[in-house]
Amino acid sequence: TTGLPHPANRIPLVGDVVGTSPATPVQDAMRQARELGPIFARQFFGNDVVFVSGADLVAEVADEDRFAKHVAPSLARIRAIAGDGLFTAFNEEPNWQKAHDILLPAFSLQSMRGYHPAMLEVANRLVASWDEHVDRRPVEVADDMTRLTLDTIGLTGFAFDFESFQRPDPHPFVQALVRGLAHAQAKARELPWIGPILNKGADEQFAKDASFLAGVVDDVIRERKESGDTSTDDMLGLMLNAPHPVDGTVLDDTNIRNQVITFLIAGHETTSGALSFALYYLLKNPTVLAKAQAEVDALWGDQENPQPTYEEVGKLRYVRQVLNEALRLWPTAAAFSREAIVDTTIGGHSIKKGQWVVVLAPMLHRDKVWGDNVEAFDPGRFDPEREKARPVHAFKPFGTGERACIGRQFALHEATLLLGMIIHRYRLLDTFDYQLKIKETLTLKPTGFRLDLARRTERVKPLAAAVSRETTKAAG
Ligand code: FDE
Repeated sequence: TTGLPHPANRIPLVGDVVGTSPATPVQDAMRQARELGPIFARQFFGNDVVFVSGADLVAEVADEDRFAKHVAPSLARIRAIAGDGLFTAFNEEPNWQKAHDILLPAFSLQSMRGYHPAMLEVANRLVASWDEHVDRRPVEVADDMTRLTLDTIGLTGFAFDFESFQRPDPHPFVQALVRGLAHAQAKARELPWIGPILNKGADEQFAKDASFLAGVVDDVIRERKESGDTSTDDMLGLMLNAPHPVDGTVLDDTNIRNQVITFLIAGHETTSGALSFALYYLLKNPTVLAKAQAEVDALWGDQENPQPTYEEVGKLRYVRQVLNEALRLWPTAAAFSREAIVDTTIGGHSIKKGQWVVVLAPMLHRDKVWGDNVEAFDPGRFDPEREKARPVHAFKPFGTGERACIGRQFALHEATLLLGMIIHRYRLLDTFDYQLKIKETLTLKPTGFRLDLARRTERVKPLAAAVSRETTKAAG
């Protein structure tokens, strides 16, 4: 990696620490990419980390013959909570392939159809809660999106009800999870030698949190086993009762616990962030909002309480484009890592086998292949013909290759359903003139994002009706 651009002010032995903060790793790296270009290297105590964000360069690291997923230190730390679950498993761990094969059916279209009623039930919980706010007090968007996504993955995956909308504070499970994840991240940037001594108290809290999480999940698993229910309709059912399609073995109990925790983590933070960003951009882009509202009005018109069907969610094409465009500007899982599995090159720079590379998705999504006005929120970028005109590896909010996100369709169905229901029902009022501020944990989220709600009264009239009224008027 010698010869790659790197930040100025490199400190001997320590490396590139000037001008970056543990609170904003992604936004700092974005700033560095803007200064240093589509590929640069950063050093931390003798270790080199390469960052890539050019579309042509990302296409290279997406090549599965030369690169594979890398479990970077920040991800490896999460193994203390999620072990060899799908997200944190090393490529060579047999449990990755095994669990992947067993769980793939849990994310098929057929399964989405099965999850739809539970997703709708939770969406109705959010609507009931937001109705209480109408004309009265603002909603805290990110908090409520997290309530929604947690309840959704709990119910669809494990028939476990977190009942988040009945709680003023996050469920204790979530509090332990959030603390645990924050700790794992802090550990990844811990100073050698002195760090473990300084962080002793936090380490003890982490151990407590990890065993609390394991305990809750073990209870859920035990209850299911004791109930005698051997169906394979949800994720837990598949994990407990579906033998591997080829070798007939089942997942062991520790691995099942790791998968449940993994799905709870992966299934809620990322999706709630995506929903929050989408609402932020809808709030700030009235023309886009009007177009999206026209789409839902065409389906549900003046219905007081439409209950979208599975098929109708598939028809909300523009709403889905809105989500994609929000994920372009702020992919909530903002960085993923790849590791060279052979000696190779990226953009002509030689990369040794074993060297790892961080793909900085928010900057990839601002590459010139996206045009001149990359900061503009324009869901039209995801019109099918414009999509086709773009290089395939230009959009990576769900990672890449065989270790790409298994939950993609799940997240998109859940989020499209909810966005559709919200924009059909409410006017979004920017009373607080919210200025986007992004909080980084494991994922990205708008922080302090509140808005006021009013009920919509005027719906966009279906085209046919409007036309016939015009003709009647003209005739009369
Ligand atoms: C995965 C994922 C990824 C990749 C990472 C790496 O490479 O490292 C990404 C980028 C993602 N993912 C993203 C996302 C976004 C959103 C919204 C989501 N995601 C959602 C979801 C939901 C669910 C349930 C999920 N998700 C899940 C998941 C899993 C399990 C994984 C792992 C896979 C393998 O096998 O490896 C992921 N995800 Fe996601």
